[in-house]
Amino acid sequence: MNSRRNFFKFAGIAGGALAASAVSKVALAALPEITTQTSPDTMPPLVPANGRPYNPVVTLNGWTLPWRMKNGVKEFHLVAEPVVREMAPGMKAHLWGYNGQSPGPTIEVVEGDRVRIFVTNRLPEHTSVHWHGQRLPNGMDGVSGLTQPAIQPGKTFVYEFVARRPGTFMYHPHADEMTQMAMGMMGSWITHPKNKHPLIADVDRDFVFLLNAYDVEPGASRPNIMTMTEFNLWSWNSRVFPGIDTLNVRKNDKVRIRVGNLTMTNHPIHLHGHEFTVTGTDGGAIPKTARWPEVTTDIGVGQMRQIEFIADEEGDWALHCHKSHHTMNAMGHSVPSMIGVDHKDVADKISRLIPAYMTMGDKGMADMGMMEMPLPENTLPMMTGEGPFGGVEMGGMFSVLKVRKDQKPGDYKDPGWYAHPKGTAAYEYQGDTAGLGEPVRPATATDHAGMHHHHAPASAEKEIEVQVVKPKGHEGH
Ligand SMILES: [Cu+2]
Repeated sequence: MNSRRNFFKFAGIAGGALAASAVSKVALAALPEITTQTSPDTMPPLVPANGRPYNPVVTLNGWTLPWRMKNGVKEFHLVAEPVVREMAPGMKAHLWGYNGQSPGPTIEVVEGDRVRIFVTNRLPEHTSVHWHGQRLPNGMDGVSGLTQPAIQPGKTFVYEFVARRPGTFMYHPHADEMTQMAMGMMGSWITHPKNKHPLIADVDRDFVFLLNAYDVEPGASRPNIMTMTEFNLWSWNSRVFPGIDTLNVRKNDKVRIRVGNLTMTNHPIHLHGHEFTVTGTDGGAIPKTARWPEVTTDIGVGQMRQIEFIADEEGDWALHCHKSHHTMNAMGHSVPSMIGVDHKDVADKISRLIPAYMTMGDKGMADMGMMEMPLPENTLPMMTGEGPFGGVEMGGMFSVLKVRKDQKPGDYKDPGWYAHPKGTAAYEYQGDTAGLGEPVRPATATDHAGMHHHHAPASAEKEIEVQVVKPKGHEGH
């Protein structure tokens, strides 16, 4: 549940002496109450208690910021501050964020709403908030130095504009961006359509999350902000598998997933078992004639993609970034590929010198998933996660879409693992493999029908003679 605290208690816990003394209590008395969130769990959708109604989104491992109505204006209070984020059970990172978490809370409004956002800075350096993708007066765009002075530590700024365009947006600092985004400062923004919109479908489940990346050395808890390309924790809303909550839906639900990318590289996001349509970007809804089916959509840096599909196939379907290094957690660098190398002899010699030494990956890296390697404190295994059939051997940007027909209406708790109907899961062949015949292998480029190739077998493997059979229709040509 949201942990609501008043400012004075809150400042004592998270604000520190600097913020508590620098922010005027008198001035803050008139501000909307500060709501903070300490749990990294996915909070239930925030059903609007005032203002225009809408179907709220679910922020994966996150929450939506409550607001107050003041003379017809929706008022929010964001607090930029240091936070401790559990990235997965067993690993906490010291990040910067908003209102107790990184990312900050999702802001949900309705097209046409006048919005006033108070931003209080409790960071040790100046900041600003840029409202990515919004139509707004230039002076509300949040680019420090260009459209406003930076918000100094201890100060509160006010942003006010009308949410003119419905869609999926984000917010993040536009001041010392390299540091502040690398430290986790970002959040999602949803503007729901005011009326039925021809290009924005009503959906049963509406998820949102941001792609972010950190460089936290194994054993450390603070990201290295100088990192430009070598990030080692690829996260969704500052969580990594197996810490990312599953996306639970009912069979035949219409599902929308909104994803924004605030890392420094692209992420091809891939869904198993279903085709989806990209229905919108941060530029707005896509005309129906311009949509096409996909199972992977690449999300570039600074982009948002909104995908939709009918979840009509029951099961536990993987949803992940298709860059295989983005579904791994932190590992030591400079590890050469050892696949096919018998390094046992070398390892034995090293082990005499360094007892904790272990060989890595001579049969592939799957060993890493099960390895009981002594890990430094506050570190996640590189490949981990237990499924119903064993190790999932994943990390980073990986979760599961759980589609169930027996999920009760309105109840979206994790249903556990999927029970495959008898005869619908891959199984081990129990017969005699000799009866399966020789596996067919392709001919080499120089082979053609009727000619044998003669080369010395490179190994003890049996040489296989390949006969190319020409299709009947080609005879006589
Ligand atoms: Cu990726």
